[in-house]
Amino acid sequence: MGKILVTGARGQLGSDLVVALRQHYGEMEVIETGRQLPGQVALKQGVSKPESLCHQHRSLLYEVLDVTDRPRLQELIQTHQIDTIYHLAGLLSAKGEQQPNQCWDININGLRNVLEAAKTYGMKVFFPSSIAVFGPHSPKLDTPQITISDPSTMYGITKLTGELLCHYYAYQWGVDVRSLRLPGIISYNTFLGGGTTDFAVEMFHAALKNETYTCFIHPETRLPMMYISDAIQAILTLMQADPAVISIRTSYNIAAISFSARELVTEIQKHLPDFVCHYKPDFRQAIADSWPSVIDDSRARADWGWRHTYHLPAIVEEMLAKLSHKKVLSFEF
Ligand code: VAH
Repeated sequence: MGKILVTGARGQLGSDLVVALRQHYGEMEVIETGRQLPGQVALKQGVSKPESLCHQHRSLLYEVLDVTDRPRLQELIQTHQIDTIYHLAGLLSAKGEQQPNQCWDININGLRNVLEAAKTYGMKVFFPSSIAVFGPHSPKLDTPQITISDPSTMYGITKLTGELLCHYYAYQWGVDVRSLRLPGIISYNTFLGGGTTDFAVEMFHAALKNETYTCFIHPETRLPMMYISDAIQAILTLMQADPAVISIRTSYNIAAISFSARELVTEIQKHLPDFVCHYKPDFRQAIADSWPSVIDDSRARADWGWRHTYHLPAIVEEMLAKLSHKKVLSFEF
């Protein structure tokens, strides 16, 4: 059994996925990678005590990698005997609209490097797609697995293109690449990364600091969302499934709950009655408006037994409890 390499390992998904992978496969079996050393990221974002960079253990398990650097990726695969890549590195929707060329370069060329390596070295790959592959003409409610996908953001275009690349490498070259169209993810462990759904995390930080929050999305815009624990469980279940049950090699629709900013505020106020939220939609409203409200994920549930666990009350309860005991800075992207 080879080792696992995670790109974008310090992002919102990666930070929790690495912990789960190490618990499942072993502490020394998972190599984290990122464009900067962890301490450099921490210092840049004002965290007072960056992790120790001198710790021998950490230096064995963390490597600097820009996913657009194909030779560097190949070097790490050979050095660490990698047989599985969880490829999380990429720009999210809001940042991608502000830096569209960088978004295309990292999201597409990074994925192509990973898929080429998977073909060369016979590796298994996880690719996170997104509901952002859907667009203004996609059905808003119960969005089917196969339907019109006309994304209106560079991020969505890179995710749709990425799905087609995954399908091509799977059927043309036999690469075992698997993918999920993730909704907005709610988590407490890391910094935010320039997503349109970041409001659903920022709100908790503001509420716990007794600050009034100004939400950049309209109060009634309902979006598909998922708690980090469900997302991690979905990724692990998909990757451990028998290849014979995987009938979708673009990317599986996957869903948990859908809610509006106003519904989230109301649920938070059950715990923090004084919490106040104002609404001032910005450029991210147009992104949110192009996305579906409710996703049909019946194929994932039928093929490999996907089931979500967390509904909104449990998410709010757990987020407030976890964040009350942890200081995580969000940062301007
Ligand atoms: C974003 N969190 O907001 C991501 C996700 C569906 C949203 O793709 O860009």
